[in-house]
Amino acid sequence: MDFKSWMTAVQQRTEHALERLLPQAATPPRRLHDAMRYAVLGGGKRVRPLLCHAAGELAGATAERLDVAACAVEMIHAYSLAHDDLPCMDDDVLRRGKPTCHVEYDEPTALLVGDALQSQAFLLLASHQLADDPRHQIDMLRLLAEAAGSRGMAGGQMIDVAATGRRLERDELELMHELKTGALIRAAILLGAQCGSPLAEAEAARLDLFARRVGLLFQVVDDILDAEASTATLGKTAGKDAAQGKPTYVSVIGLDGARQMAAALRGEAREAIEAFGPRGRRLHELAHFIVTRTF
Ligand code: GRG
Repeated sequence: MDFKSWMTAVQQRTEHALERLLPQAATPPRRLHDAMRYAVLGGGKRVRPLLCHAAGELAGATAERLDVAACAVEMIHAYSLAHDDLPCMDDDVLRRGKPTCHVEYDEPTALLVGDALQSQAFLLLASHQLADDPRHQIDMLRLLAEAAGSRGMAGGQMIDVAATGRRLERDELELMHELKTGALIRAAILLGAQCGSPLAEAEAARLDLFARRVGLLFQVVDDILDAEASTATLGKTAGKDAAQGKPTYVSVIGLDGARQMAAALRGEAREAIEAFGPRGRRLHELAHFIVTRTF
């Protein structure tokens, strides 16, 4: 199957799985469930689910297990976007081409949407069999908890909030992004692999290196797009980072520097999984997609 068809198939099955694994809108409290579904369904590139499936295929995981892991990660991601868009954070009105959650509903609802999506993600991981050995499944819960928490995404967001209007050194910027964006992307990839047969130690290390490089790569490209692309193309407000005085790769190393960095990270990511041969094909293709994406 060519990459485009594979990508569409995974995006479609992810959409169906999310529909099924989110609380139904008719279940009370209806307003909260409706808003959770609004925040998650019908939008987004589903990059994390794609990475999760690609890594899972490499480890021989079933698509059914991967759907659950991918949805758990996507729910954490959607929660982070709903909270990030709130007036006390980024204060944005447009996300995935539609009004942000607090604009469509209200601030308390958007806050609760994030809280409830985070719980729903862990509920999924705890209530479906994703690994043959239950101890591995506990490891998976721990991995997602670390990726979402204060030493992962929430910690990265804290650095981001505290850094607004201040100049960051390149290594501080790197840590911020490793945590804010990279940790969840890494979790998507490692959880996908953990749904399958255990990888040999050296293989797991290679995949982890790939995951870390791709996490950073995604952010560098995001910064380039924020500086270059239009709001209409992105489906979210463009040029926001500069307007808010946020440190980005473009502000710290310039547009050319950021482009060179993206090319280097992509090379390192590809090299990390070279030894997997054809098993790593989808991951290779996704790294290419992340670099060449326009939204
Ligand atoms: C509120 C705890 C908390 C964390 C927020 C993810 C995040 C942390 C903030 C979002 C702000 C931002 C622009 C981050 C940079 C990269 C990023 C995660 C972009 C959005 O992800 P995409 O492009 O979005 O995968 P879609 O809509 O395609 O799912």
